Amino acid sequence: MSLSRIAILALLAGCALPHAHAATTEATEKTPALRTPPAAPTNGVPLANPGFESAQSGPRGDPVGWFTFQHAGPPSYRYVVDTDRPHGGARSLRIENIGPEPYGAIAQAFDPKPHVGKTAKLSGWLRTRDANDAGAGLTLLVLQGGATVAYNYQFDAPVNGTTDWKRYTISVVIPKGADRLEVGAMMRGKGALWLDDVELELVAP
Ligand SMILES: [Ca+2]
Repeated sequence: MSLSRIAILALLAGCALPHAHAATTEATEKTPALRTPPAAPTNGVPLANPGFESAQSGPRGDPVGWFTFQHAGPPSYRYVVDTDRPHGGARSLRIENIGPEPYGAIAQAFDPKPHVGKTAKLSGWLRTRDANDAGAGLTLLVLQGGATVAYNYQFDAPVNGTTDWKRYTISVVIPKGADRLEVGAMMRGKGALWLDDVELELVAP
């Protein structure tokens, strides 16, 4: 593992979650109430615009249904609805590093309260270009009162280098007291990530 990669992982471990929280708190204030997934034992949860096929933008210029955020500092990631080689349909989402900050991400948020104890299982198709630092991955973040209580950022198997479309799946158990679930993907360091055809399931134990 290179020194720069260690430094980025250390930054993510120490700083990423509070900053991510600050950014998403801001997003919460500007977006409608959290959607509540139906309380069936095991089921897929409909995501908004899961394949980035909408040509419209949301209130902050993000893809409809999603919010974007990055590590504090100068704008370092660009979020583009891209028609070049989507996985499905006519478009995918590209997160592209353009500056010094260590991560840029996209997510959408749900109310997990009826689903405590279940496993949130997130799948999505990713491809990358020159993701040579800490790489890219899907993200699951669970909050309680704004504090992180569980997460899976695909740190155990990040997508590195230049890769073609592949489906990835990560999961996290929703702990008691959780009041916000964020699902999405993150580009860490230099390079570009494409995301398409995202699926979320809440699986009973
Ligand atoms: Ca698509």
